[in-house]
Amino acid sequence: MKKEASLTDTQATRETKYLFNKIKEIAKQGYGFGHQDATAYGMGWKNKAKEYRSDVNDVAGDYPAVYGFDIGHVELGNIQNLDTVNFGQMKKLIQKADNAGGIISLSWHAHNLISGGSTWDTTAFVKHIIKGGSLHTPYRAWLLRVADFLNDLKDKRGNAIPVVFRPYHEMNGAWFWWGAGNCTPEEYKTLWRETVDILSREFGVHNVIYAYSPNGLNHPEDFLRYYPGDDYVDMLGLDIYQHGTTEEFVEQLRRDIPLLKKIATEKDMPYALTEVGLNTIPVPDWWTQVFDKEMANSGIAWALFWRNAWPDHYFAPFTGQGSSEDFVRFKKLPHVLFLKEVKRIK
Ligand code: BMA
Repeated sequence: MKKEASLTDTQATRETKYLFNKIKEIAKQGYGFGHQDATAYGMGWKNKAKEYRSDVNDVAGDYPAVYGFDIGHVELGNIQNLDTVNFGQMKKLIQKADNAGGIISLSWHAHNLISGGSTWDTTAFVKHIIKGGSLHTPYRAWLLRVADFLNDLKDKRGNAIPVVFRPYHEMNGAWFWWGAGNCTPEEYKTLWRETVDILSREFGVHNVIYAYSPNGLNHPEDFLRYYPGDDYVDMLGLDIYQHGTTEEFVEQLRRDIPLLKKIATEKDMPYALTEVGLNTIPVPDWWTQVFDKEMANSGIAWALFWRNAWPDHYFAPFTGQGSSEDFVRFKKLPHVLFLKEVKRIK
């Protein structure tokens, strides 16, 4: 079991410990609204130097509490991520969100080096990059680039900005190269532990809270099948999208969230819906009548909605979108926390 504010990284900075406590405190007061790439772009706009914007702020008058960004392609030394967000700009948006009292959650849709394919290329790769594998040395070069990115996140006073990092997510699904069937659970655990050790002990990264986040479960045992151990994880999560009917989604939440809560409570760790959403939100009152009804007393620290990418791929409302009015009602619920509310939580 985790001791109070003791993190995976025993050298974690003061700000990182503070963030960890703040996350626990948020969960006591409600849950934060999070949005992937919230300030990088939205429906029909892209961030420009002088324009700070977010679709949900346009709709409801406040910014998200939690800011998801993805560092996929940083490992390649590219200047922009897989979704064309420039890394320099991402750092600035992270600084801005942190300075305003928001929380940063980073995912990593890393490339598949062995095939030259994308994160969705499932050619066996994990066994080659763990210690003893023929690609362990190039993997370390990747991690150095990840470490450089994390170490370069600095606030106004020059302190490292603490972030939640959830590498190798949705590992119980088969769609990523680190996913089920594409490596063994033991290989996965080894990759996780080595990654954390190299980042923290060798590459001087001390501003990270490590989150383990499987995809919605088919079997309860799936949650811990790939779990690298309490010494390597600080918080838990699940990624659960509504792909089918509302009834199916509700059923899945009612199955999975109590299990997440039980495991997290036993481990004394905070937990979140690390990704969630209903693509294009065609149900006008989905926010208050579906989502919040299930989440209000769930104990999650936040729910991170996925990105507003294209007219047929978005998970948060924008001006004029059909669920906007209900989203405004959702935002006003006392336990649904946006930026101004989490800013006050110490
Ligand atoms: C997926 C989609 C992709 C994107 C990836 C990483 O869910 O949004 O378009 O590249 O996430 O952000």
